[in-house]
Amino acid sequence: MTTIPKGIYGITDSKSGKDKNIFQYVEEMLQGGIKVIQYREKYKPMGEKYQEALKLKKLIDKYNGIFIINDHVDLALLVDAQGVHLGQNDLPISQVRKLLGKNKIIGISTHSLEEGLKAQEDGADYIGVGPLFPTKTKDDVMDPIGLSYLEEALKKITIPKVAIGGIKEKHLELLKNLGVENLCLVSDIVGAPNTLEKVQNLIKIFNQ
Ligand code: TZP
Ligand code: MG
Repeated sequence: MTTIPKGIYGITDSKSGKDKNIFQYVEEMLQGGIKVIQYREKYKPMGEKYQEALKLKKLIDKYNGIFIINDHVDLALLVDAQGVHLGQNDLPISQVRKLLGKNKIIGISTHSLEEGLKAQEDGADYIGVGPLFPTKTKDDVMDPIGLSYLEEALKKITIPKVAIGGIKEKHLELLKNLGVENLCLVSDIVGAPNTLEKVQNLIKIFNQ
């Protein structure tokens, strides 16, 4: 089984990035110390996603990072990404595993302890836990679930649990104290004026 290292999990997002260049800000995320990058570009044509993902894979390889593709198992295979991130309404983990094999990473978003335990049983390598707080980054996002599922998941689920949704720098202390080891901030990182400084600062806070 392969899985993700502890720390901050990065996700691309053109909405938060505005006029930032995706290759530039992903490189700054990697330079700052982020080890996992998820390619999540909901509104680009598939051909463009393929070209961008191919280039990002080369860049992420240079930093020995882990590249995860949101939604598209075919794209993950074509660019030889390390894994895929699924939603609750995507293809079942068991079937995706048949396509990707045991050495690739399969992550899935979960919103309740029931979903989290099922994901673990189905063979997920990690779960997303959220949205913890209100967020505008995800268009079809559900209401925040708060912290109780996260706290239960930290006790009862053994695979890595990536806290996500509305997380800002100010929440790091609280999440760290709860025992969170993996967390994802999208707009706080991709929307920051200086990505590199932002990531360095977040990692410093999270590690101290
Ligand atoms: N899945 C659940 S919430 C979310 C995703 C992709 C968006 C998180 O973005 P932000 O900007 O950190 O709230
Ligand atoms: Mg999805």
